[in-house]
Amino acid sequence: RKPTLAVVGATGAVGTVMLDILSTREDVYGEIRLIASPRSAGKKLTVRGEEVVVQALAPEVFDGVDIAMFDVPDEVSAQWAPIAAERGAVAVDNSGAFRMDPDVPLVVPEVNPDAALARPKGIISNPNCTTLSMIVAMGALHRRYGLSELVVASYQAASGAGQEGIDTLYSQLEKVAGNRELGQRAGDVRAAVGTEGPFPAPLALNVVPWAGSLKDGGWSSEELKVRNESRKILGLPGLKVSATCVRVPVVTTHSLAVHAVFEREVDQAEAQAVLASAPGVVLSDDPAAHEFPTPNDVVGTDPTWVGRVRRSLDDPKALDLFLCGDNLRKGAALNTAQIAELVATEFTA
Ligand code: 11C
Repeated sequence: RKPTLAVVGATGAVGTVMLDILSTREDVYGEIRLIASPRSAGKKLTVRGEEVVVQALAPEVFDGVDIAMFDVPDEVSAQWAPIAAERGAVAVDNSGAFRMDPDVPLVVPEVNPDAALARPKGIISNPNCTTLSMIVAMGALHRRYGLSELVVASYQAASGAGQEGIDTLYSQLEKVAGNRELGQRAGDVRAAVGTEGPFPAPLALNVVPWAGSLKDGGWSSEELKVRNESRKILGLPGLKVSATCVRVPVVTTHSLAVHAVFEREVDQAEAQAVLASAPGVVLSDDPAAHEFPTPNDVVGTDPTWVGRVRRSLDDPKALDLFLCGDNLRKGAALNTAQIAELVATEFTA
């Protein structure tokens, strides 16, 4: 039989992309219920070409649900994913609430699909969008060369901070547009755009070396997520990972510059071939022809795009590369949808 699906957080930035994904991928579901906060209840949204009325989050909405996707803040997932699981649904959670719980698998279908089978709490976690924007490509290289260390710098889009992030960037861009005086004196952009929004410094005409909350030693929560989640997904608890997470004035699509060290010697052409043939990865790597991934060319697409693949000049076991992935699609909604499809096969098999 076709499983019943609930989408919790259907009206948010990720939820909106999820409805598009559910409307365009192979339809494996019976009923689809759309759930959101009481504020959004009663709204009509279109999924699979049909209007569906959004229901308010309540325990009863999970009755009869087989798979419940959560695209909501951590505290909402922490409270409600266990309620959905208690009522019989498999919860696929896109928040950070359960990712490092040893009884909750953290799944990327191209890398560790079998992990989804062992879910003692009835919950499966979806990784952070920054981890997801590189992990499919890194998983393919790990299978070939054995990964031992990652040094990562991210270039993260505003939509990683949700609809508020998108709105803030557009509003700041409107405030600076056309003013050719800005960007030449310290603090002038800050004075022009004000302090509203989720970013701790202006994002227009700027880059901001911060995402998430402050943790011990000056690390950001986002940087620790990249480290901890990469280790768990790849099954490498001792993997060395250093990340510096930076927000850039891009609406959607995270980019990462990665220095990856392996156990075995690497070869540039072979690594490019590994990436070109990896499911979910597109190689775009011809700098002479100005071919490399950029967020603006990648946004709205499903794969991880990789370019600038180079063997390190100083370490024959290391590669340097640049990756882009749509943080709302593979970074969030698409990976959640892929996990849910894996679970759905258990109902239809
Ligand atoms: C950002 N990656 O770009 C974050 C947003 O753990 O799911 C997602 C936070 C998370 O701000």
